[in-house]
Amino acid sequence: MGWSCGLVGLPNAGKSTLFKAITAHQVTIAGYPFSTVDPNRATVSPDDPRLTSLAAISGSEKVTPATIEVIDVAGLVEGASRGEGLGNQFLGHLRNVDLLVHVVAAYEEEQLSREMLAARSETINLELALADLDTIKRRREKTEPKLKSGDKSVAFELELLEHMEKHLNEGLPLRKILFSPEEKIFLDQLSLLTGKAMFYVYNHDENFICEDSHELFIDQPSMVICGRLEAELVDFPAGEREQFLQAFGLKESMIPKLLQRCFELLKLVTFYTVKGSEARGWVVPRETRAAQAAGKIHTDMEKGFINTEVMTWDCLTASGSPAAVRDRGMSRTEGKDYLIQDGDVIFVRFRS
Ligand SMILES: Nc1nc2c(ncn2[C@@H]2O[C@H](COP(=O)(O)OP(=O)(O)O)[C@@H](O)[C@H]2O)c(=O)[nH]1
Ligand SMILES: [Mg+2]
Repeated sequence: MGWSCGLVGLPNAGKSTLFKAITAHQVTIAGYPFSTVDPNRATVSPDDPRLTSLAAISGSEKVTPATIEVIDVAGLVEGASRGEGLGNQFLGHLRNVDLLVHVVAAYEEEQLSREMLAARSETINLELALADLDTIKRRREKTEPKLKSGDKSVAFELELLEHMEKHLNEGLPLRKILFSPEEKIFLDQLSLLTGKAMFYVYNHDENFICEDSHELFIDQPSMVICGRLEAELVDFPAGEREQFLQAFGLKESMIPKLLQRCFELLKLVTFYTVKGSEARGWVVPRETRAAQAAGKIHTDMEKGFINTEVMTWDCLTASGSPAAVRDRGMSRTEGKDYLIQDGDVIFVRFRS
């Protein structure tokens, strides 16, 4: 299964600019609403220095990094939940994504304040909440007539719908509720928007941005970036990028960090396989067991799973080879229920 994030934000927030920066794809960037009618989609691989060093020590010719899909839907406007500004269509594109990246325009402001940025993200958050309330209402209308049947699952569902409705009416997104595993199974069918993880990107101007502003908001998953500068950066040859950034007092592009943060928010871990001439990164949810992880590589590996040898990527790169890791006593054998940890390199043993 692939992972995806959708860019949301008001028209002219800088979504298409950020999309270009992330994907290095040329897309329409224009200062009027709805220039992005159909969503732009691209699959990108976050830079993974761990994979690069694993490939180097194993002499891999082929390096296959983990990927995430990025989707740029057109700007949501006030009233989108009622179908304004092609609203329903845009919201539809967002229902299938795993993470929302909320782009907020701040490029006309010299100083950023928390209050100002919160106010600017309100319209979108409200539209997403209204869309969820609408989904919940429809579901209730379908479920309520079944209550007479005495079916316990109907009562369970109605109670949950009511609880969520109350929460949304208090102005809180559903991602703030801790749901039980049973509730989560039911919720997956509804594709509620405010239940998705949200990462805020505050789009500042290159003339105002400073290194300190990256860390402005520590209690909210967010990042201050300069979208226009990041998008221009991809047009420079790799060797000239650093110099270009330095001219604005910046050390590095924020895009790799942004993708890294998205992976963290999605609670994903990356594990690695090194086989023959290929070094590969794989992305799975935290709490994935070894046998399931093996099944991602090949279904036969899950079916015939015996056990897996595990070593950490840093130990392997420091030691130089799997044999050297074994000699140092730093390799372990784990069974099917072992929980895969971020940075594990696994060598699966299976019956074929
Ligand atoms: N000054 C400045 N303008 C920006 C920045 N990011 C976006 N813009 C402008 O905002 C307008 C809309 O950008 P776009 O990415 O198409 O917005 P979208 O509607 O959210 O996709 C364009 O004219 C951009 O030049 C920025 O960092 N600084
Ligand atoms: Mg756009």
